[in-house]
Amino acid sequence: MKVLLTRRLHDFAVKEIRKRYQVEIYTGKVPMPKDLLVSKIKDKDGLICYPYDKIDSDVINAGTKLKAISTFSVGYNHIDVKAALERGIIVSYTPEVLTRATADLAMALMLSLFRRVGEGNSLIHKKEWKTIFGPYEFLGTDLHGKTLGIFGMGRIGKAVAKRALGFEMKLLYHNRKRLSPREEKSLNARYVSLDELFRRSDVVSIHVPHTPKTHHIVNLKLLKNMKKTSFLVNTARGKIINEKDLVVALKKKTIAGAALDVFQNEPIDASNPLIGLKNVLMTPHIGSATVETRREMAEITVKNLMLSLARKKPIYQVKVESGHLGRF
Ligand code: 8YV
Repeated sequence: MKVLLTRRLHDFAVKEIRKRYQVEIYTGKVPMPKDLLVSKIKDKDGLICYPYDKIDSDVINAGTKLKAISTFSVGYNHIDVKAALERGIIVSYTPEVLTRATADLAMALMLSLFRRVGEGNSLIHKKEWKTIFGPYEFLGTDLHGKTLGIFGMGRIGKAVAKRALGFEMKLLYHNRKRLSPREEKSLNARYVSLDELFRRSDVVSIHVPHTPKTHHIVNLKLLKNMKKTSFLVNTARGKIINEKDLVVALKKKTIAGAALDVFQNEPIDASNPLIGLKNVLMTPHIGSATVETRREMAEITVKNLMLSLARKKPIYQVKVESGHLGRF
């Protein structure tokens, strides 16, 4: 059988796939151009892809022999899952292994916003640190006692909640489904509406998948609801936020600031109005980017692919009932 990788994966993982299949790896500029993807998929049985590859119905239908799509990610909004399932193609992904790393980054961003780590860092690099700061200067705020609003209480949301409890924060959450009373109690988290979440939180952290329902759900109306002293953190998907609205809110100081690991378009281009705003802290989509996590993701991506091609159940299969189908 033949397998296509839309970019290189860890050597140990590629070696494993090569033992069983004929492997073709695209090594050009990422993402792989669509026409090339459509032509390369024609004779392939399996595909390993990444969030920047748009695996739409054109790609899926061109892959007449395709039996398995394994994505190196927890998100699968880039895959037309419905089209794949209609063709009997098994779609698999890599949840769980990246929960800790992503939750850690959300906390790192939150701490950095509250304690102005990014500002302090650039001040020194720009050689603008001229005086020793006095009692009222360069102050941040404590995390302790502040209210964290978690939007999306799935695996990553819960991991963030556990970490935030260590910082003695108060927790509110909003989710498609309310947690059981037992889980709410163990996380000490109160369920509220989305409006209330944005209205009452000192910081909102986003952990929902990108679906037609969550597309641009964070808009100016919600942002205007927030306290002027509140922050927004996004380590999920850029398109959950209406980025234009966020820029307005940041410029008008409707909110105090935002920390973003994900964007409407990635990489963001030089003309993106977020660049240069003092009250925004940005990282280049590194939620799962730790040595340990990426290795585990590679291991699972390969296992998922091999199990699917053997017509066995992969470790993590995308199911149609999960309701997280891509936006196509
Ligand atoms: C990417 C992610 O997989 O898992 C996801 O959904 O967005 C990331 O972990 C990673 O950037 C590699 O493409």
